[in-house]
Parts: sequence; structure tokens; C-alpha cells
Amino acid sequence: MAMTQQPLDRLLHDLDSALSEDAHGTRVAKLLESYAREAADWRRFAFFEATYYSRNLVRQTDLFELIVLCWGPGQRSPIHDHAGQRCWMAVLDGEVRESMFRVAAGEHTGLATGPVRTVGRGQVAFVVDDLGWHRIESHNHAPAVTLHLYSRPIRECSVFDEDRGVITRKKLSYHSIGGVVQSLRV
Ligand code: 2CO
Ligand code: FE2
Repeated sequence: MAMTQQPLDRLLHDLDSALSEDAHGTRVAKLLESYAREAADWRRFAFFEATYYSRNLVRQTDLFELIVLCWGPGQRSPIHDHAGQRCWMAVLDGEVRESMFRVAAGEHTGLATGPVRTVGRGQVAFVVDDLGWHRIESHNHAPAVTLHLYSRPIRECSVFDEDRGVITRKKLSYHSIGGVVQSLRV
């Protein structure tokens, strides 16, 4: 008897071909949307952390990185870019706010605020550096869980430090890998 494939296994399988063949990413967005609306097997990767939003690695290949992010009430990312890679974000639970920014680098480093929108469960957002930098945060003092797909994987990104008005580099670490919480963050 054939084993029934779980939704996450199916997604991982479909992403491989979708990412290589689909330059515009519309098929990728559809796959993520269907997964976010129907599946629950992401829950074993969802670990909240008390003081920062947690990044939980599901799978990393040469082509992509799939991560479950857990946003506690009031937790938010810095304003950041995506290191030249494509980023899809599907909301698995709750709602998040996405704020867009334009960041000018160089001698006159500066920040211009762009549109803000709420992304709800089952919706997919897409960003690349040409569209701007962004900040993601939980909404309405409630927790949220999001699924992020980067193609290709991102080990670090640029961050706009609002206090100092400068751009810094941030190493991106994982709170858990394959469902196992890391004692030392990697
Ligand atoms: N890019 C951030 C990160 O990987 C999350 S915000 O949504 O893309 O930590
Ligand atoms: Fe991001």
C-alpha cells in the first residue's frame, strides 16, 4: 500500500520544479497559498521564543530555504532587505503587518516609508529588493505564524538601524532545525 504523502512533503516536492521553471513565481505563490489554507503539518516546526521572533528551518537546498517564523504578540523584524533573493511569505496562522520602505544607501543614508498592509491567514506576500525593504510584525497583540520561502537561501541580510540611521549586516540564525530546537543558535 502506498504511503499517503503529507502536505508538507508534497509542497517540498512541488517547489523544486516550480522554482526552477517559473520565472514569475506565480505557481510558487499558488502552491504556498494552497498549503497555507489547507495544511496543519507545519505545527511541528512552530516554536515561539519569548524575546524575539523565531526562525525555524524546515528545509534548505541549493535552490531554496523554507522557514516557519513565529511572531509573539508585539514581536517584529527590523527593517531589512532580502540579499538579492526572492521572498514569498504565506500566513499560516493569525495576521501580520507588512510595512514597506525605500532605503537610500551611500553618503546620504535615509529611509522613506511606503505602504502598510495586513496579510491574513492563507494569503501570500512577495518581495524582492527592487520592490523595497520591509518590516513584518504581529498584529493586534496576537501571535502569528508565517511560512517564508527564499530562493536562494539567505544567510545574512542588510538592516536599517533606526536609532543610528545606518545600515548594518545581520546574520540570520535558526531557533530550530528540522523540528529540533538548537541550544546554540546557528
Ligand atoms: N526576512 C525576515 C527573516 O528571514 C523575515 S520578514 O519576512 O520576509 O528573518
Ligand atoms: Fe523579510
